[in-house]
Amino acid sequence: MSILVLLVVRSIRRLLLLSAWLAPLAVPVAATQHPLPQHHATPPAKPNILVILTDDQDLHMDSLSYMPNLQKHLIDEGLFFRHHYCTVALCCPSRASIWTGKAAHNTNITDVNPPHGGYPKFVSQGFNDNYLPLWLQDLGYTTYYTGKLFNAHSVVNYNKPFPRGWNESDFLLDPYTYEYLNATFQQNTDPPVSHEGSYSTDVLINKSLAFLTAAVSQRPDHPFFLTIAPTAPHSNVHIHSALINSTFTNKSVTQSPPIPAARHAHLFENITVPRTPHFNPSQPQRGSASWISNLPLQNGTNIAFNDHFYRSRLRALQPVDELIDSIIAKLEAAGQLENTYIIYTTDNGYHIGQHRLQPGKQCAFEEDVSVPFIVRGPGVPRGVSTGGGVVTNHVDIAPTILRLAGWEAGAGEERVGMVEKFGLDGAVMP
Ligand SMILES: [Ca+2]
Repeated sequence: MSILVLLVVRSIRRLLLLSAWLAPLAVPVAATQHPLPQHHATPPAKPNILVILTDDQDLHMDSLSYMPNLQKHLIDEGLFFRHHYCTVALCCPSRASIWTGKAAHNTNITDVNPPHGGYPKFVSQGFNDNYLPLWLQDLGYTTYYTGKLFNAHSVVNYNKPFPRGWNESDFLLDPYTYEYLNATFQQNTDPPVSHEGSYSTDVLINKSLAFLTAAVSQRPDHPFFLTIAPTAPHSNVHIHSALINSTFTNKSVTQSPPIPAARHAHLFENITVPRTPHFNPSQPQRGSASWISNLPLQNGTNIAFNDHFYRSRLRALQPVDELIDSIIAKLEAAGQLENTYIIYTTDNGYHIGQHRLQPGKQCAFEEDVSVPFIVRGPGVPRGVSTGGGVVTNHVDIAPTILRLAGWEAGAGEERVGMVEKFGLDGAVMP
């Protein structure tokens, strides 16, 4: 299908489905043309928006199948976008696209570290003064963030400047972001705190649930926007501290499979990477680029290690799955579950053995660019998956959240619209 046809199909699908999903938010045209004074009227309560953003989670190796709470609370109770794509299959460019609504060629953030990427590049491009959390604050939202914001957001530059747009924040900082047993967090404007010896994802969960408690306590006056961004299931990475400010190379880091929490270390002993047709093919795919077609067939030792790597990822995701259950319980107890959109996604996909590749990302293969995206909340169909006619992208997330948050054109802005006002490359998801 050509891009043009795809876009036309996508637009038609949007028109058809938009009214269904966003029906509770729609404003009748007649009511806006001749407004009457309604000083005593209570405006409709805005919904809360909660985003869970994992790191490097695959869609095509069935990681979601090993998350029963995600299945029960999000997939069975929400809408599963089966054809959702990241802009670039790499952490920082992808996250920049999520929070700005712009594709990488318009953020010019194309790498994970300076000079072409990382938190310093996000700041120097001006986005710290112009991105989603600031827009949401303008719409009356109290905003919270826990976990990894951007690569190269570090113990050195965390306050140069502080990330804007968050009423409360508790960031994972480099060079410890990916050390499951040696994380450093940095709350609001406080100095960084080392949590060496504690399990990083559990520390993050406690911080996330504390923010959620604070957030729901502010209802009904203030809706909240909360993002929880765990490291899982990213590999465990030791960044050599002496190299943090130097030019990034493979020698700067030591990578190993993610480390599970002790309570999950025994799980999935007999589980292996799904042996799909692309897994370690006996013949390279016809027409492959030379660097792919020249990859050697993986031997048994290699495959066994990669299966271990895969199991380690599934184990590392278990605290995230537990977190989903805790979030649902807390929202329900606060009477906010039916007034909260919960979005579950990741920055980029992942491959292990497909096309003979070693564990990694950064490719344009479906395994790397097609990622999980699930949403539940007011007006969202329950237990529904989209078909092939609905193709969405990370640059669609910001406009979709703006719409859910009730953004409307102000006086004189009607001709401009949301896309032009915020410089968005995406559109509201159907
Ligand atoms: Ca990532």
